[in-house]
Amino acid sequence: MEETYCGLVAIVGRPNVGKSTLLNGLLGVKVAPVTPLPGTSRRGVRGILTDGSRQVVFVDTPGLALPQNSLGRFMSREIRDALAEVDLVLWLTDLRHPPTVQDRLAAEALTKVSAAVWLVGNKLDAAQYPEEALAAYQALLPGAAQWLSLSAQNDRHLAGLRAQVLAALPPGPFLYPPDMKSDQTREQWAAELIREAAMLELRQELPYSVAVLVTDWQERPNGMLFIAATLVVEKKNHQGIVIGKGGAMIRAIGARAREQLELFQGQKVYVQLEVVVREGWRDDPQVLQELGYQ
Ligand SMILES: Nc1nc2c(ncn2[C@@H]2O[C@H](COP(=O)(O)OP(=O)(O)OP(=O)(O)O)[C@@H](O)[C@H]2O)c(=O)[nH]1
Ligand SMILES: [Mg+2]
Repeated sequence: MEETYCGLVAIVGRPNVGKSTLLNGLLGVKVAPVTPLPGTSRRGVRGILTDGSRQVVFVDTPGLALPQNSLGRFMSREIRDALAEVDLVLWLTDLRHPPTVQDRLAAEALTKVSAAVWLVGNKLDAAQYPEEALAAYQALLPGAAQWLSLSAQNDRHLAGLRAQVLAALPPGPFLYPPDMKSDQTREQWAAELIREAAMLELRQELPYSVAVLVTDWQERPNGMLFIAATLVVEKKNHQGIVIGKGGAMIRAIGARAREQLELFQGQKVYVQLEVVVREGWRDDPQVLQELGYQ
């Protein structure tokens, strides 16, 4: 039998550097939510790429930041867990800027990781002084095994990194079936796309206080997919904001989510949303458990 190669590769870095964009780009499908707001990802989502006898399991992680609440502590644990078991770490940085305090925190955490770390400078397309920026990040982590600059939105750059990672895998059995793209359930995936839509629509108001739970998923006989979801908010007045005047905001969230879901499902989708209040859910162990943030 042909020898197989398989490895876990964590994508880490401060919030908003483009980790989820990189994961989606490397896989060629959208498995993780992306927004211009820092603090979008909450879970360590796995994205699986199988190429012949080689399988990479990428682990997208939440941005490394000091936790503000129980949800934040869950996010920090997701990063720690992702780093504990990996073969390779991609430390993603933003070449548009010199290192921030959060990048320093990330570099410090990475000095303690036993796996090899590759420093990946992202947003090359929009960087004015990419070489200087990369050198400044390198100085924070002199032990990095490799460094490269790219744009996570550039297909040629993505192909280059994909090939490099595939070539670096250790021998080992596949962790997932070759046709599997992500470890999320379809409900979790849809919930993340709906949350992404809510963050984008609510970006001026309260993008962070929303969580989404998909409560129903039904294939209708007419070929349409029916998805029902609950948006959980923290306060009574947030409910009004998320619903909007005459329901305008919730309709906009639903329309945006439907567009994305239809794009990836390749079928008509009907999205039914409701908004419920769970006081202070980001610090409520029971609600966090219901939402899978535990
Ligand atoms: N110009 C440019 N923008 C990028 C690039 N990669 C990502 N972005 C943008 O950067 C923003 C943040 O991207 P995300 O992928 O959500 O970043 P993240 O690191 O996963 O963020 P968190 O989940 O909040 O930690 C989005 O607006 C992306 O479109 C890039 O190569 N070039
Ligand atoms: Mg992310």
